[in-house]
Amino acid sequence: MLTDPAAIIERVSERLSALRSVCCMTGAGVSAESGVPTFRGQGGLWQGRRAEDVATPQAFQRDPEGVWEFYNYRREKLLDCKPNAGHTAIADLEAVFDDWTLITQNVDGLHRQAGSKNIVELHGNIWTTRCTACCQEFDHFGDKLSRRPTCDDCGGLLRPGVVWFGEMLPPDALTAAQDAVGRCQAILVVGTSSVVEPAASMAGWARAHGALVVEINLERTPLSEEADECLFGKAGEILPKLVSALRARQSDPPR
Ligand code: BJW
Ligand code: ZN
Repeated sequence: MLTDPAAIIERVSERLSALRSVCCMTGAGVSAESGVPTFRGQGGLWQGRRAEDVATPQAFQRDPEGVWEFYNYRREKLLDCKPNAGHTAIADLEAVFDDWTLITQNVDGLHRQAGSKNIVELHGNIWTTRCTACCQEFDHFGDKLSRRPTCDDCGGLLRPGVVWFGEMLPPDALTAAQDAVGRCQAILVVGTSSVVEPAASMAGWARAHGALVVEINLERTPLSEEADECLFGKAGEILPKLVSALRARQSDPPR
């Protein structure tokens, strides 16, 4: 079994180049190289903070201003962040495969900024809001919001357009993700700790019907054990190499 990263990239590109339907599941690690903090681990957002204090409907009910402070802080920081080489490579992969779906747990919108088109945002988007009274959704990209933003239509309290623990995922997004995972021949799982459900189970669903599972992460995760291939390192370094290897195979098909 090859363990040299360059050799693994070659082997993965060879296996992927024969396929037409491929999915990618991304997590916070993809945006880490853009300066967006991850959730868990060193320097993570949850460090010194209980997720239940900021990322649950109960926390919002208890202290909406405290929760908005957390989200407004993150929105402001995000304005300085740009897509990195990992985001760009993922956008490039869309042109490599006939049927490509990007499923992201990230709420930062950086995949779209990098040029990805077929994106499923499983956990919502931090730039959107939803009225807690009339349920209308609003796009507030780049806007500075108050500590208690309200709906222009009905005056109700707005909440961040993200999915908190204990909440259902947006039904359309969940269905689109399930469909893509159900028909894919391979899934690339990039920069996620693979602990938050239902996203964490999706690679397993793909594997159950025979899809190739490729994990790209700085370190081992609960998925590593069942992945067919693991590439350990930075997404922003590995993915561009994978794209180059795939392009080389496209322009130089085997005789
Ligand atoms: C790099 C790198 C580099 C770094 N290159 N790699 C079944 C069993 C048990 C519990 C449940 C279950 N089903 C549902 C639950 C409950 C819950 C859950 O999963 N809990 C677990 C923690 C146990 N799930 C839910 O509540 C979900 N809803 C749901 O299932 O509804 C139905 C239901 C409800 C209730 C009960 C049962 C069913 C909703 C989940 C919503 C998650 N929301 C958050 C916050 C979003 C808003 C915000 O941003 O504030 O989403 S939590 C947070 O975690 C965020 C992320 O999207 C998510 C995943 O994190 P991610 O992306 O994996 O980041 P990290 O930080 O964990 O990992 C980063 C990784 O990158 C690391 O591995 C690094 O090594 C790596 N890395 N730099 C490559 N450069
Ligand atoms: Zn309203």
